[in-house]
Amino acid sequence: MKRKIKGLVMKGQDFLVTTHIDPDGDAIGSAFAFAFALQSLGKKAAVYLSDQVPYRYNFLPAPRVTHTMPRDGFDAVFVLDCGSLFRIGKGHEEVASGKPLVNIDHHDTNDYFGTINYVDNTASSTGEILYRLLKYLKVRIDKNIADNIYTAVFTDTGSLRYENTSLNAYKTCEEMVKAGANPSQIATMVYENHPKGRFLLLGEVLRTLATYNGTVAMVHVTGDMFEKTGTTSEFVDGFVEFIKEIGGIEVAVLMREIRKDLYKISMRGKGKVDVAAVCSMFGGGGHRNAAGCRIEGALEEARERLLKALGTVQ
Ligand SMILES: [Mn+2]
Repeated sequence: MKRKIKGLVMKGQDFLVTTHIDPDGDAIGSAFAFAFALQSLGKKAAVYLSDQVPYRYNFLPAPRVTHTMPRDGFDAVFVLDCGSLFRIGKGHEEVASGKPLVNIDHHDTNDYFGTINYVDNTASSTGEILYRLLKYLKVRIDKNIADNIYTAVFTDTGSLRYENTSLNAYKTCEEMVKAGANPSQIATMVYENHPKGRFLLLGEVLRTLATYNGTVAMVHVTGDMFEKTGTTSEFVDGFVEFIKEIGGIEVAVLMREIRKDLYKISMRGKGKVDVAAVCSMFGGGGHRNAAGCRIEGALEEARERLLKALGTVQ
């Protein structure tokens, strides 16, 4: 796979790099790092994002980012940290338009949508896979790349705490620190740089906390709560991990109202329950301990369906 990717990179001149909607640290960090890496090889590269860069990743060194899907003018598309092509968001139908499409990812539920698929579900993060690839491509890791890859691995492992925190995750971080990434500065920017509104929203959301059988914790967030606190969907990032901290809880669920009768579900596990399997019952996916899906229906109805799928209906 790496050899095929190398061939493509060497042959082409101009590349598009993209990732998933509601981008997290692994998505942004991997996409930015790869664009910088391509540039260091003398290529042109731009990053396409359907959404804005979340405020907490604004500190990252960024290549050229566009929010309008370029129609033409590039030789291949690299899709990073994305299990299915539709998750690119706006423009996913025409993204490749016959050009080589390279899928680089670590999701268990990846559906191999690329013409080249470099998928490793044993990797902690796409950032870790990318570091492996950049070494193979003999890219020199400068500070721009190091900050981005460090952030990718660090955030996708929950600050090197989750089950996916492997030796390779640590080794990747080590190499990034050697190349100039500053762990305390990155941790401060990602975790201690929130606007006050995030905590006003957290207060609203925690009021909805309910537990089931002592093993499932659920909260929800509505459009009204965002409005009341002057926040947007990116402010809920981390809330589901927060309620997972309750002792005895095996599955934490956040239900976010996208519009009336449509909920985005974020699910986190501690190892016993395969939450990707539960989310795939609703057309979603992810990893064993972190997954998501969408459910249509009123709040109560959506919650009942989730609890039934989790086997905890009382
Ligand atoms: Mn990831």
